[in-house]
Amino acid sequence: MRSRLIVVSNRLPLTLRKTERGWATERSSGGLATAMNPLLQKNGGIWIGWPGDGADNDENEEKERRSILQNWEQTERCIAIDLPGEVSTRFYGGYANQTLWPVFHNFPSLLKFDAKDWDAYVAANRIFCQAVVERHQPDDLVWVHDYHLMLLPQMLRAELPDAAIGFFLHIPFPSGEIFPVLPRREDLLQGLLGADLVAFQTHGHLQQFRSALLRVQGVESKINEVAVGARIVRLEALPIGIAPEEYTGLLENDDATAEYYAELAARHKGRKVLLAVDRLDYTKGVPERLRTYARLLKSSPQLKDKVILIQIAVPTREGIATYQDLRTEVNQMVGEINGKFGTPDWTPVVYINRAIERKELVALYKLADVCWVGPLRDGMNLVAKEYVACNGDGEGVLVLSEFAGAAAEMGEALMINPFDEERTEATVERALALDPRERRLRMRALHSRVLHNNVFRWGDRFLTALQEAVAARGRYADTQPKRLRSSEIHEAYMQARHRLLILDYDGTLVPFANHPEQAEPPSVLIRLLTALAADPNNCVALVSGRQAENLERWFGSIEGMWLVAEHGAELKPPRSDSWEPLRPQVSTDWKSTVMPILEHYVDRIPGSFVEEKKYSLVLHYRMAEPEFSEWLANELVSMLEAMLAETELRASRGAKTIEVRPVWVNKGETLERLLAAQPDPDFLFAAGDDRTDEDLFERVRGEAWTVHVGTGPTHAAFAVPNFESIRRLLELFAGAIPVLSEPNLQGNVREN
Ligand code: ADQ
Repeated sequence: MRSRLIVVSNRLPLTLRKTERGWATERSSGGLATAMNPLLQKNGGIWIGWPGDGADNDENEEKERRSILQNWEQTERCIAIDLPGEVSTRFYGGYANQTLWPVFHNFPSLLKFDAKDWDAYVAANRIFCQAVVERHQPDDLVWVHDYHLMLLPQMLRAELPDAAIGFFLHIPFPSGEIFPVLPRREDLLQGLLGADLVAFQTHGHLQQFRSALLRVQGVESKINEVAVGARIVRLEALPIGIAPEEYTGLLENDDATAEYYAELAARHKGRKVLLAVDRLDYTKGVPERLRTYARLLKSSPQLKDKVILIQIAVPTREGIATYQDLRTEVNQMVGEINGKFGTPDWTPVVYINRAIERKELVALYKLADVCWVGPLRDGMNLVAKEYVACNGDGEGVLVLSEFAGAAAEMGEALMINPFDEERTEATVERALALDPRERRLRMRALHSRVLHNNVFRWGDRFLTALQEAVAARGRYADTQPKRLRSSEIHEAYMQARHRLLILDYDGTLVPFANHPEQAEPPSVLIRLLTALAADPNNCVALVSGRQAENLERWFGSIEGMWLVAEHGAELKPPRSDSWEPLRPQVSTDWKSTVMPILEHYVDRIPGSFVEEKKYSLVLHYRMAEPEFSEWLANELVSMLEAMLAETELRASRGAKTIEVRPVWVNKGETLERLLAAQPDPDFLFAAGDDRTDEDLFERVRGEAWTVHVGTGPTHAAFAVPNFESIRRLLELFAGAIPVLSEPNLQGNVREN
């Protein structure tokens, strides 16, 4: 059985309006309401959100309002959340729609920020949080929607640590260049990471989110997950769909819809109909469309009286100045086009500046020869899908902006770049004259996809992903490193006869030094390694990121020990005189391209320097001012990641280092070679402190004593606090210190 669903969004699917004749309940228009209603009916649960107008200090009015809202709760399972007046205005009309909305839609120049708006955003998220906490039952699935509530997942996590929390972003996620302009960006990212699942409309948006995590927070992520301490947050791209029957049903069975259609068809007989349906938002590209249409009329006089553009524009956010300006601009443009090109019998643009009934909308979708969807930026755009759903007979052409999320899955549409008005004009002209066979081929392919990838599938996929993410929690908790008991490991060591010991050097056997050259091994360590390597039952390997010459100089005298340099790129077997490359004839031509980039960063990070190794380049910044250098390092890694994506090179972060090297150079690869030398070890010990060691831990998991030095997430089975613990453990193996009842792995190691 499905768990109960708690949907949380800024707006409920119902809106309360104060009219002259009292309170009126309206069904909200807009993508979210259209999408969630059918889903909630199927799953059961409640919807928490803001209900609309409030009462003006009138007791009777308020009483009546309360009783309507109570009725919503009982009959519609909609829980109304009231926000205090100023919070509501500043949260919705302020931070959400004047700060977040423009930035997330690539309009940073329209960003307005007021710290009080931010406070209201936090306060509103808190109020929503409280409402969920009060109603939450164990096993509920909480589904938080959209940019208004980006802090809510983390707030809920703090109050309900075990709750299943999913977040879906309906709008695009901006690029790594644009997101950082956002005031309070860190809080927003942390807010989202409170969820078990964060989902986006497209893979593109998901990638941009990952890039923001890296750039702003220095948090590395995998393609489908990110670790937040011991918790995993799953990442998904789940494009939203529509409920097709809500549209096709009207076309097939509704008399009023049929009447609308007949009337429209008669009215526009003999003309081609271009249709545009948008909220009147600057992201939707309405002025661009009107300008393009004017160009078309000008350059194609034969279209005179033969074409009309029906532009439906639903008023939205009218309290915000930018939207008022847009409204004025559009009104003026419509007037100009009709004045310039119109005739007594022909109005080139039919402009409807209000919401229309769905029946009328469906009739228009069916009628339109071309649906012109031209947003400058859009999360998905449901209008494109609704139009396609209404044209199952294969008639109609979809012209679609490549900047709508919908473009990622509607490849048979005629694509436009709405900023390029000249080319868009040509595409619209082509759409109007498209060969019927091609038209049907394109539309049928689109139609079956829209029907298949419907909103129910989207909802199922989201909820399944959320449940999987929650179920995986336990598994991950089991994989948290445990405390290492020295008596246990010592006993296992003593009983074994074919041991393999793989040891990292810097940070694992010695502390970090400011400069790599300064981390010379103390003689006590040399003696310890010598003793371990001398044991015929042992195969000991020192696997380091350092260069071969360096390891040779410091450890070359230890007989019987494997030396592995540059994270596995070169190896020297015991008692051998020469180093062997892991792969023959490796080109290092790339260094000349990458070096100037790293040097550029060295110029900007005082105290940093580049180390050139045989197979890699490393930027060291241990001596640099920590905060600034971390910030630049984030920038560098995200830039290198994008730059190197198509190559065999990877940029990876170590302890205060960024290293660029071929992807095949990693400590995990080395394992194969060592296992060839010591097959089927009955005791496999691997210790390391940074990300390069994780490749190895991942390979040997389950069968080995893998030990991570330090804190933070790891694939190792055990963790110890510092290098001293590892040294103590090795002393124990070598018999240099006695096993007490539970020797203290935190004990100090004496340097010589
Ligand atoms: P919106 O920005 O609201 O949604 P969109 O996806 O186009 O954009 O949805 C608009 C909805 O409103 C459609 O269902 C449409 O039919 C309806 N509508 C538009 N004009 C109307 C009119 N005049 N009268 C009646 N109904 C009208 C946000 C994101 C989108 C994302 C959706 C869903 O901005 O990118 O696709 O959420 O995730």
